[in-house]
Amino acid sequence: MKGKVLKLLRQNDNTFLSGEKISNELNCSRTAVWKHIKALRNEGYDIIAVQNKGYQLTKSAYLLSEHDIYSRIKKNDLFENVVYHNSVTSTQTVAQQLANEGVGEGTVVVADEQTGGKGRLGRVWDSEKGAGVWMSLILKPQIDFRKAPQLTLLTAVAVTRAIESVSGLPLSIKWPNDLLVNGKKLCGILTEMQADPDRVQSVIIGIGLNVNHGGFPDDLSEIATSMNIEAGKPFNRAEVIAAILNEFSWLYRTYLSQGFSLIKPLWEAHAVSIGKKIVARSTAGTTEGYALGIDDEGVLLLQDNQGETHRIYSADIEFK
Ligand code: BTX
Repeated sequence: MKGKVLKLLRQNDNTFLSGEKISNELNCSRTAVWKHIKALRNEGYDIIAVQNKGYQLTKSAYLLSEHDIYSRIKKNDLFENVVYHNSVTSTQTVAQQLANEGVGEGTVVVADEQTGGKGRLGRVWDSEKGAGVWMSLILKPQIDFRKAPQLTLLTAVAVTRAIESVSGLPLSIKWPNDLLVNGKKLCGILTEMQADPDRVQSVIIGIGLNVNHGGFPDDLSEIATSMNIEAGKPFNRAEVIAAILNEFSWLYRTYLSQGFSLIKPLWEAHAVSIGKKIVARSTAGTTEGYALGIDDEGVLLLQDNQGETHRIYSADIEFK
């Protein structure tokens, strides 16, 4: 059956073939078609999927390579070293190992696929081969470890600005680490740190961005989206990565020289959590109330129903 799907795609080279047409021709369900497409991608076939258009077998335009990423990075950028893998368990683990071995700030680890992508608190990050940007940035900032969460907010600003400039899609930031389009999750950020009692040794920032997905597994389809689904066209992932790294570089340098106060208004301009009734869940417990904003440290200020203001450093939030 997989071979028949491939044959149909080949017969329709350079045009889109709808999932419905394939399922009718081959007398199988559209879910079955999607599974075969995924299997073909795993074998290295470059198939793009666009909502309302269908599938197309393409040449290498949307393949990712270290060289392509590197060639797009601007001179004097922070990131001079790109480490690329076809498949890894998690780019976070690879980046942490490199940082431990003494690799300095400004290295980025990118993978075409993660077989054990990590979310926060032991959750799983779905990282389909060939579809997204799965990357980890190695940083060694000379800052107090309590300030590391500010880097999550800075990253959210960098990715938001980059995606808006590449695609025109309007993104909103849900504190602290979700980037949403039309209320669905486009990108997640995972900040992991190694620190001495007072100083940060390394910060690894993981960025998981859904780019060319045409659909998601059942458990994610209600909550996740991709640039392709929202914009109705695929994107060159190397271009997206370079745009993110370029935005990140100047924001990070601004942050190191002038602190969080210049980043804060950029973050606030895209924040959807502020001014809303929310529930914040963390290992310390659940707090319900009104999100007043973030303070100069990037900490969420939540006023509970008794009028008391809580400082929330880390939590999952839900809108009421
Ligand atoms: P999080 O814990 O905030 O979100 C994880 C939750 O998001 C999952 O439980 C699931 O509900 C949902 N989810 C899983 N995969 C996806 C997806 N592809 N799109 C949308 N929603 C999804 C967010 O954690 C931080 C994710 C960072 C991922 C990057 S990828 C590069 C780096 N390497 C690595 O292993 N992790 C980071």
